[in-house]
Amino acid sequence: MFALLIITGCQGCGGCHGDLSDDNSNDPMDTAVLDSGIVDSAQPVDTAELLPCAVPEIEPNNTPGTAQVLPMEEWACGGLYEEGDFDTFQFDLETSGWVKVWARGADIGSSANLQITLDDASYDYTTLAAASPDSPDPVLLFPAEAPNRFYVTVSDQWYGHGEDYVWELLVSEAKQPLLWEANEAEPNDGKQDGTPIYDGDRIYGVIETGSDADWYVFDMPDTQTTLTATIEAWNYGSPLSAQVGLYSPDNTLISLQMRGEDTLDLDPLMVETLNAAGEWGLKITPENDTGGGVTYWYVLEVSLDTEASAP
Ligand SMILES: [Ca+2]
Ligand SMILES: [Ca+2]
Ligand SMILES: [Ca+2]
Repeated sequence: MFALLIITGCQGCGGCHGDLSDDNSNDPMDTAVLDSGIVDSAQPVDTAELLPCAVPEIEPNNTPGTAQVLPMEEWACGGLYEEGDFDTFQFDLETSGWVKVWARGADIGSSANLQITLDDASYDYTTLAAASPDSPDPVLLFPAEAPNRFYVTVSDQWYGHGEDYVWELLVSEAKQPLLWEANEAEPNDGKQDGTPIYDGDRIYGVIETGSDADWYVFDMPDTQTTLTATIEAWNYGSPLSAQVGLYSPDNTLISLQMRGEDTLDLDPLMVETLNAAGEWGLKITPENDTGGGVTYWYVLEVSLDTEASAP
């Protein structure tokens, strides 16, 4: 519905784009965008009416130097019609906050296997995102500092192209997807610098580089304890595929988890029974050096369930 409003409202009206981006805080269209969380976003919404869109691509647009301006909250559309086609847009963020970048292909019947890359001039946000949890189409959700100019490129994972390799792209403000109480304390690349954690903690961390390791440490009393550690990242729009290592007080790797309950779930879940007293460690790293930066965020939740009485 909101896409229809954009199209209708802007036909033959050159100033509408500026109006929307200048004052969009109370616009009902934006509410629709803001309220569409990561799960809702995968649901089809009036797909047939999205073309023609507010910002059709104009070739050539293969590089940041030829990037097309895409106002936030407006749909761009185009296609990967030629071999080696990359379609690049730039958008300016004027208010710090969470940003959602969403490309649609499979959801609208395209043959493309879409991926999106994100960057800014200082390369703090360099990101590659492909399939999201609920769709083959990429969704990226990240916190960003304003003002900044970003570049986003739509392309095919396998360099495919053709008449039906169409796509749609939307960049919008988004809600913070999760809650947490504390942040990791960098530097924490070794166990000796590990961020202390306690039962019930929810901690926000970032894999700053592909080789970053985030250590967390906790003390276990001389009582059998069940550790449950969960990572929330990929399911909420982070491109991070994390792995969690559990290290005993004598620094032996006890467990390494890369997946959730479902093997297709890239957010690790770890449940382990601990028997040795002392300082244990959890080490969060990216799986296979999948990249790093501000966009590669995660929330670690830890529960330590100590048995009330030993059998
Ligand atoms: Ca194109
Ligand atoms: Ca192009
Ligand atoms: Ca970190």
